[in-house]
Amino acid sequence: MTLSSLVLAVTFLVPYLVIDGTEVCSGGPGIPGTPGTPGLPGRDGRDGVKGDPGPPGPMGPPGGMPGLPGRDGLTGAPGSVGERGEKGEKGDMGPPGLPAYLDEELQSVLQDFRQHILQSMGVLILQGTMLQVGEKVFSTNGQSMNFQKINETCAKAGGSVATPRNAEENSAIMSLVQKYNAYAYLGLSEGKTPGKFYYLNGSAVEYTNWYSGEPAGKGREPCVEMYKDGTWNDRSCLQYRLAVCEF
Ligand code: MMA
Ligand code: CA
Repeated sequence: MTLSSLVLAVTFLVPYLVIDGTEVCSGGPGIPGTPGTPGLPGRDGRDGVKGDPGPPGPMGPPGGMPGLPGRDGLTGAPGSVGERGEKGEKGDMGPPGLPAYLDEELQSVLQDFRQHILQSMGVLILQGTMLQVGEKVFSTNGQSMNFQKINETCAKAGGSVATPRNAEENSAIMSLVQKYNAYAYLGLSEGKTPGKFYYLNGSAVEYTNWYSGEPAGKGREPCVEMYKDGTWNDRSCLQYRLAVCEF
């Protein structure tokens, strides 16, 4: 409290005096004065925060224009596969490619083929199932059957009835005859002229290995069998003989 405010309090507000250290009341409190007239309204306050959106209004009266069409729905599941169309026309020739010998990928595929073929042939040769003579391979299933059946069996396997074109091929077939202890029919047949034999493709025989005195069937023995020594005999086609094919 400053000195001047203390003097004011003593002079006008505090209704007692201090005499010899004792407070002495100088009179009762006065009646409060009447309230003053209200002041002028204050200035507007700052804007409040934005209120929440109000509830939706009531539905308008009927009779408005229909709205625009809605958006497209989700894509449906795919349909079932249709029928196969007709074959198209042959396309244009493709671009020129590398020569095969320069195509490294092709060469590597061919090497793999070669390796696998040689592996399989090795197994068959080792098993004695297959005999290779030059370009030709002879094989038998070890079964005996008539000539027609042998012809069918070899054709089904992609080959034909074993036909020796030279002494080496003849020996290979002979080794199978000996191994299975059964005569084999050869891929030869008699023509209209008795004693004249042909390959199954119709060309005349070149190499022969007839047994002494054969062929002696005179048209009644149109097939040819191989004996165990490798010699040939003309014979009926209805015997059961070892099926040896060549490939
Ligand atoms: C004999 C001989 C052959 C003939 C057969 C038929 C054993 O050999 O005449 O030429 O094919 O008989 O069985
Ligand atoms: Ca004969």
